[in-house]
Parts: sequence; structure tokens; C-alpha cells
Amino acid sequence: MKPEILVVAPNQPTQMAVLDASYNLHRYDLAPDPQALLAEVSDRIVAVVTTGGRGLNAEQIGQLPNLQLVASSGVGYDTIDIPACSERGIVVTNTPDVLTDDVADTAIMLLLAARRHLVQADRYVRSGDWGRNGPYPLLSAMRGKRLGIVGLGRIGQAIASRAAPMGPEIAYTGRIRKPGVDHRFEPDLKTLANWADILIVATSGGADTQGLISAQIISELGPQGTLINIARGSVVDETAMIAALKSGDLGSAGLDVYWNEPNIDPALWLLENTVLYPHHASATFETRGAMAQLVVDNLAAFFQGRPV
Ligand code: 8YV
Repeated sequence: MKPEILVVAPNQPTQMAVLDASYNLHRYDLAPDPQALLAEVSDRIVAVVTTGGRGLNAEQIGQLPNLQLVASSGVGYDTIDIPACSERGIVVTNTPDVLTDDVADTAIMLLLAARRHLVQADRYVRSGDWGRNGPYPLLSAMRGKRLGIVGLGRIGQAIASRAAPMGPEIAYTGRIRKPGVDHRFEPDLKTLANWADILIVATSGGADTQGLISAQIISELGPQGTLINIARGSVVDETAMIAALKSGDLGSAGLDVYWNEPNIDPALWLLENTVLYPHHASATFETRGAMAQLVVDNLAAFFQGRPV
């Protein structure tokens, strides 16, 4: 008998076809009445397929008495109730490593776009303002600037190695000093933000980092400062950030993540000094394919008794 799997959020089409051939899939994501579907199949479900975005909450976990595995696509697992899984010995898998390059590329893209006004300058050219009003105002170079990275995990380190050739000074903060890393460790986030011209948020989401980039940290970064967030919206006090971007107390921002996705705070739409990306850092064919394949591989390993 094929194991029965609840699809809370789908995988890429190629890998969904593979899953469909190997398992009995129940499409919670497509069900007109998901509760009715659960009432019918919940006892038989042994694994869930989901994404970092959709996750799996305590209530859903509680409704699946025989759940053994949650296979998620995404490095972040802040949307999955880990304590509820741990309590019942439910295995949770994510997809680190394969998305590191794309997410780090996105951080650099947002950084350059925000600092060099890519979006505003594009508009300046297209509108004919260049011809009418003359050269675009001068902007600020990367070389010699101070770049602070919040969270020097795999993604933070990939961002640092991409930024280094552009010539900024680099320092980082996090729970611990990373062994074998040359960049300066600054244990205090406030001190790092005060020192930095640019702060890139690359830490994990969840309760531990909720609101870490507070009004005070934003004000330390200051009017010439740039905030880049490719981590989770929850890490930044978005209300404080929007207020600071509006008043000029924060110079600029480049954002891939928000409090309320995909219906972000409309106040952000109006901010000229902000570059917005639709939580799309890992969204290339190659990376999403590799993430989806890891989900398939983790399911196969689990059901064959191999390490996930
Ligand atoms: C996606 C992400 O949102 O990996 C993560 O944690 O934020 C992204 O890759 C995602 O989980 C898509 O499946």
C-alpha cells in the first residue's frame, strides 16, 4: 500500500508527478472544503508536504494522529510548529543549501538597487525626465562603506563573500562568533547598526528573532543607512521601518519579505526610497527544482528507513 500524504502546499510540477506515482496524495491545497477532506483522511495521513511559506500549524498537526513526517520546501521552518512536532516525535525536513546562492544574489541585487536607485533611475529614463531635467543626482559608492550582517549562517556567509569584492568593511552579529570567519564579530546588534551604513538581515525567523530590528536599531542605522531584509518580515518592526523610511530617519530599504504576505502594507507601495521584491529570492527554476527534489528525496529516505 502506498503511504498517504497530505499536500498542504504543492511542489514543482515535475516532482509532484513523481510524488503522485509513489504515494497516495490528498490535495488539502486544492480541496474546496479542506476540513471535510481532513475528516475523511486524517487518520491515514503519515506525511505532509508543505513549504516554508505555508508551513503546518499546531491545530493541523493535532488533526493528524498518525503523522510521522513533515517534508517542507524552504530553508525557513518558522511557520511549522516545531514544539508540537517534537512532542510527538514527528520528523521535520527542510531544504537548506540548495537555495543559498539565489538568496544571497537577491540580497546583493536589493542592496545595489536600493543604494543606486535602480527603480527610480529606470523611471527617470523612461519618463523622459533625463532629457528634460539633466543628469540624475549623484549616489553613494559601495567601496569603503560599512556592511553589517545580522546572522552569518550559510546565507549570511554567501552574502558576505559576494559583497566583499565591492570593497565594504564587513562585520556581523549573531548568537555566536563563527569559527573560521575573518569578518569582525560584533556581539551587540545596536553597536553594529550604529556602525553600519548597510544592515542586511539574514537571520532565521520565529519567536527568537521577532522584532529584532526594532525602532531603536532602525534609528541607529540612520538617514544614510540602508536596510536589506531577505530573512523574514517578522524580524523587522515593519511599522517602525515604514515610519522611518517616510520621515527620512532611515535612508532606504530593499525588501523581499514582509509582515503580511502577499498583501503587504500599502504604505510600502508609496515609498520612493524602497525596493520591493515579492518573497522571490529562491524563486528560480533551478533552485525551486532542487528544493522540490530534496522534498522528494527526504520522503523516499524516510519511507525506506534511511536518514532524511
Ligand atoms: C520560500 C523561503 O518562501 O526557504 C525559505 O525559507 O523563504 C523561500 O524559499 C519558500 O519556502 C518556498 O517554498
